[in-house]
Amino acid sequence: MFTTKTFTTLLFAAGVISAAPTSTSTSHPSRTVSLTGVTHSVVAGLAGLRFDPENVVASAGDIIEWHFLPKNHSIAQSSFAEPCQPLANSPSTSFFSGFNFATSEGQAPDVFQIVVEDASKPIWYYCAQQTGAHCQNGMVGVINQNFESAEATLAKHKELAAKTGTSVIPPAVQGGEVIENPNPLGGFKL
Ligand SMILES: [Cu+2]
Repeated sequence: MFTTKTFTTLLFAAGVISAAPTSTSTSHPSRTVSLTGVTHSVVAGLAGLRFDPENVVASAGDIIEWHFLPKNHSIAQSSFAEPCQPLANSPSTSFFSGFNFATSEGQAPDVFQIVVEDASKPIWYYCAQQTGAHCQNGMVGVINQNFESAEATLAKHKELAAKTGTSVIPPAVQGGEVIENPNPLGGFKL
C-alpha cells in the first residue's frame, strides 16, 4: 500500500527532497527505490537500554520502523568504527529521528521510519540520549550487518561504543520520517 506519507519517506530516502533545515549539498544523486511492502519493527528500550531486535536483515525497499518505550530515546545513524556520533563523511544524509518519542509508559504515539536503499551496506545506528549514556551502555543496532566480517560485529561495535565519551546529538532531524504509530503493538508484547 503506497500512502502519501510512505511516498514522502521514499523521497527523503532517495535524496529527492531534504529535511529541514535544508542542506546546501545536493551532490548525492536521486535514486528510485521501489518499496517492497515489508516493514521491520524495532523496539527502543525493550528490556533496558537496548533495541529489540538489535540486528535486522532487510532488503532494499524495506521499511525500518522504530517504536519507543519509556525514557526519551532517539535513532541516529552512525558507522561501525565510530559509534555514538553521526556519520562523519556524510552528515547531511545521516538519519536522525530527534527526541520526539518521550513517554512515561507504554509506547510513544509516534514512530520513526526509514527506507533501506541499499541492502549491501550495513547501517549502524545509536540512541543519542546523553542522560544515562544510552549509546555507551549498549543502545546501538545494525541493519544488514556484514556477517562475513569477524571484525565488524555488533558485539565489537558495543565494545567501541562503551569507550566513547558523550554521544553526539545530530543537529537536524532528517533522513526519515516521524509518523503516527500505525501499529501500536508493533509485533511485540509489553
Ligand atoms: Cu535511548
